[in-house]
Amino acid sequence: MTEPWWKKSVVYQIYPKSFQDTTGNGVGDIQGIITRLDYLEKLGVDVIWLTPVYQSPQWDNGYDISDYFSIDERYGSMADFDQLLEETHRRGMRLIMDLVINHTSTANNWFVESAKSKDNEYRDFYIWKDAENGKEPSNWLSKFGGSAWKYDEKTDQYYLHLFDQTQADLNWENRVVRKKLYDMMHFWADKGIDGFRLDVINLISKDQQFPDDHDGDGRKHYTDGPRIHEYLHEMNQAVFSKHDMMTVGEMSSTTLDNCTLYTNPDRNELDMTFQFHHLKVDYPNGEKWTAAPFDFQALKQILSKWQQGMYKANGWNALFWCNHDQPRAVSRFGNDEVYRVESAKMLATTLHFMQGTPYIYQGEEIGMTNPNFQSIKDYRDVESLNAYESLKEKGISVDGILAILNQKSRDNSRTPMQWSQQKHAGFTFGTPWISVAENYQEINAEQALQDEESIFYHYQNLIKLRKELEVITYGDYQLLLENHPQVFVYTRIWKGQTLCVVNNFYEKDVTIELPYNTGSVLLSNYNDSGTSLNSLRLRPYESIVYDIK
Ligand code: TEU
Repeated sequence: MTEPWWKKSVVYQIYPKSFQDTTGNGVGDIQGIITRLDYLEKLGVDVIWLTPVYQSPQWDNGYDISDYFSIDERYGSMADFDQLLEETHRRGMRLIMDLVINHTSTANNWFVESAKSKDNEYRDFYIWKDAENGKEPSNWLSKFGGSAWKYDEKTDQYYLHLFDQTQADLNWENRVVRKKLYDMMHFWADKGIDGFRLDVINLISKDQQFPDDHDGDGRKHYTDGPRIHEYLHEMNQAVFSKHDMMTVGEMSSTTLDNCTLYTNPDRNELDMTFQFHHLKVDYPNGEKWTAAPFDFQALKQILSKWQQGMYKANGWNALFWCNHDQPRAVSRFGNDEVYRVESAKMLATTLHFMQGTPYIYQGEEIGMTNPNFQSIKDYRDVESLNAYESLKEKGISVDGILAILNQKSRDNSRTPMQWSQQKHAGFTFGTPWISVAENYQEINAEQALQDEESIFYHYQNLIKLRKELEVITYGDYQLLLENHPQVFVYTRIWKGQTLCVVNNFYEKDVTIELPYNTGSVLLSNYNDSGTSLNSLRLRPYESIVYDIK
């Protein structure tokens, strides 16, 4: 049986709003993406993941869709989209769309109708409930702060919104809703797109009792919910199975067991999943809004547990350090000052030699960093602005809150792509919707392309090796030096070939003992790494891949 193409693919995530502006309105657009396709082809990526470009009021930067069938004019027209798809395919790359079907914008016509009256034909497209004892129907909380229920005076009921109050949750129990969504998916699939990234797709099935949560925020009553596998299988049979496409589910607060079920090919649900447990190792007691160092041991254990768990269960991981909701990886897990280049390459190697499909978030390939904004006026993200207000109410100082946002805000990865030393980093000739990071003169794609030692060419190499070495796609994974406090070492073994991936995650030199004598250096972020593995000395953030003889 031929293996699916996405098992050797590398995906590049584009956040269009911050990628390339060609009109001067300060917002990236589709024509801008087209001008940068040669850059992506040079990097060697196989698939582009385009975050939402549908019509949207932009309260959540497009994850609040008001019309699934049209392109938001800020980004261009449907003709522009068709041209992007054609130009992408002409270069031998594929394109997947972001699908937000847990909720719609409250400006979506379905919701506008639904809110008109209790007996409107669209009423049951959303989740409307009466008050309980004069209060919200349950004590569930929105992931963006406050109650997950919004009162509507006109019909004297509440509607559910797990995210912003402008993002009303769809009622997936309603088979008419499901049918309309599948028809919409066919509309995009018939245009020739190559797959979907499904936004918070494991939240669509809710406990229909909507019970209070006496020891949490309600997520246990809708995460990996009662009918989720039934819905995903139905979606697969109705849409995915009818097209040669790749599907990746974003799984909020999920479990390894569920992800093995979501991605086991025999179950015909999804091809792969994003899980986020490795990106919560700097959330002490699960609290995101704190400034805290990351827990290195937890990082190693979680990544290894998922590597081994999915491998054994024939599942498939989406591998990623960053996306549009996360801080920049090199600022979070590496060193964005003296050892920025070495640590960015180390992080890339650590991830790209694992089993799964790697995702590169725009700018990661040139080591873009958090912008270190100095004022709340620089922030745009609804989640961050809500957090600012709630942290102020807790009495935390403005400086203290800014230090937290500098580390955790989603805006950290949403600053404009840094293309050149030109004004606004070549992103726009207008005023950018969000400020460019101040270090764009030193950190930009133009500089990277001229430097053969740049992070860009390290990523280019990693992408090439994934095509050449079967061991990267199929090799068994084993964590070594499990409890070492600063080194992450693992092996991949396949048909007699052993790769040993050695990563120093810190600035301190360290010497380690490995169960091997010698190996040829397949890849390193230093150009003079040794071949003897006895008492191997590692320099700051040194990362070496050995082909063991
Ligand atoms: O993200 C859902 C999600 O899990 C994150 O937003 C996370 O909940 C948040 O950062 C709190 O830590 C998806 C999209 O990627 C995100 O951009 C949207 O805001 C969200 O869903 C709602 O559509």
